[in-house]
Amino acid sequence: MVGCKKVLLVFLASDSGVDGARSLFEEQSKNGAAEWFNKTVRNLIKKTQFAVPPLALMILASVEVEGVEQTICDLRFEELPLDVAWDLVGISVQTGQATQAFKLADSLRSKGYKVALGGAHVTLFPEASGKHADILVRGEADDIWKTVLEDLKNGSTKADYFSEDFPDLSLNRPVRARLLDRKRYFTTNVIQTGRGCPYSCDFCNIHVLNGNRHRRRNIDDVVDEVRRFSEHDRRIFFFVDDSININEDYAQELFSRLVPLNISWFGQATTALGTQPGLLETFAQSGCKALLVGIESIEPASRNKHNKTQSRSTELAEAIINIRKAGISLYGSFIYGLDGDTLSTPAAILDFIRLTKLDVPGINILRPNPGTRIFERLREEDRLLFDPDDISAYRYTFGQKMLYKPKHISLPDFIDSYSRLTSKIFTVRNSLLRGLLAPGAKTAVLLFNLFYTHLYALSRHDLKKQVYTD
Ligand code: B12
Ligand code: SF4
Repeated sequence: MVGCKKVLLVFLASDSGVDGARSLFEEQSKNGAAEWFNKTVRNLIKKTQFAVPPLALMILASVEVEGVEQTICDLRFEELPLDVAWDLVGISVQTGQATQAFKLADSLRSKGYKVALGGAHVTLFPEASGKHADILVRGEADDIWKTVLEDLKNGSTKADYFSEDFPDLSLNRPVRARLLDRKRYFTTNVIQTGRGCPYSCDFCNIHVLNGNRHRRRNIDDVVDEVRRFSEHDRRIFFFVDDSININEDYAQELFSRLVPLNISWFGQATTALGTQPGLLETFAQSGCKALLVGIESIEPASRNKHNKTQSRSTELAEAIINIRKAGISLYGSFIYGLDGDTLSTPAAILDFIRLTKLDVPGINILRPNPGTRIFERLREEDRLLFDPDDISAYRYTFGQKMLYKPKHISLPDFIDSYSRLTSKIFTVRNSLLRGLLAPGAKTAVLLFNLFYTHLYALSRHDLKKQVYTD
């Protein structure tokens, strides 16, 4: 198209986690053998296609403005295509990748490209982000992005775009299905049905980014999206909603309507699902194979201290057992080291995992992300182990570096107890057993456990180095 404006939307690779972990220390000391091993595993992880497609960029690339052409570049798989004279390069910035994103933005701007930055980190820290951008897009950009593209076309872009109101999700904004190279991802079927959360756990900032009110899409639009997507890709669907069962009536209606479409899906839910028998049955009938649930802590003192109030720890085990009985595998995400935790917490976590037969346990170390209340509190209590202004410290290291001092446990004792706990949970034998016993998505459960056996070994290795080096 002659005179067409060309826009490139960039998603960055993360240093760790599902994009493949590397040791913080080998990286520094350039230990050849260890770096080779980690690189091999990283490539293997990529090949097993754990990578989740960038839904934010799929949404933005689906915004249509005549005379503007948008392309997605996922740096996890490809180089930046700098042979094209892009009129605008948009970069999605999360806190864990902010340093990397800003470096890329600076380098592109020095080459004469116009750069727009958006995403969670930009919304939380507009001032720091603004130094690296020609255009800053704060907040959910579903509607504002159209204005940016129109302004680009008319040569009248502004430095800052922001809307006081969250987008009305009940309006139909179809996401185009064929935007991604499907060979790269385990699925291209990523869908979000709603945004915002009525709870305010202090280690999370969803209520800051997306508001305290849960906004939902029109059920007809979601059903249509599932139908359209499945024509292009018959693999599993991933509903990225933070809690897919947060509004029971909505979820009940949506997933009842998905039953005839015969899909398989996984998502994220609260354990309350175990006490919602009707919805649980509908989830199973509509093809739900696995769910991630945020258990966070089984210590009542920790749940209270971090404002995790929406379910009581005594009900958790029963709920998990019910969900598994319905044929749905569970990824249970814990955080060890919260303010009510003591050295007896690991034994309680182990007992809980044995009792509930959790399919994939995730034993996280608290990441006090800036913009969360826990970050502010730890800063006030002088418990942060890094300069709070150094955003590179937040990078997602899969718990490879402690970023704060636990309240009741010394740092060496914490790292020791965390290491013992994770080496008991993540072994090749346990991975095989969990894969075998999983009620749904057996292969994914097996692969995740094997992957975690590697990742947690890396985490233990780095944490021990940290405690003896610092
Ligand atoms: C799916 C998901 C993942 C997946 C995959 C991520 C992926 N490839 O996209 C997995 C499981 C791998 C993951 C991992 C992690 N995640 Co995550 N994840 C999510 C989740 C649940 C959904 C993401 C999504 O698709 N949202 C839907 C889109 C539409 O929303 P959005 O990304 O915010 O995009 C909108 C705006 O931000 C903006 N926008 C975004 N990008 C851009 C770019 C431009 C140019 C513009 C103009 C606008 C713009 O417009 C979009 C449309 O409105 C979000 C929570 C959430 N509700 O968003 C957390 C979230 C993004 N994750 C978060 C975190 C902290 C992590 C981890 C660090 C967790 C951890 N401790 O291990 C890791 C880091 C991984 C990494 N790669 O860096 C935080 C990020 C907070 C922050 N300050 O950056 C979030 C917000 C959750 C939270 N509780 O706060 N995550
Ligand atoms: S952790 Fe989950 S329940 Fe708590 S505020 Fe965040 S999204 Fe809501």
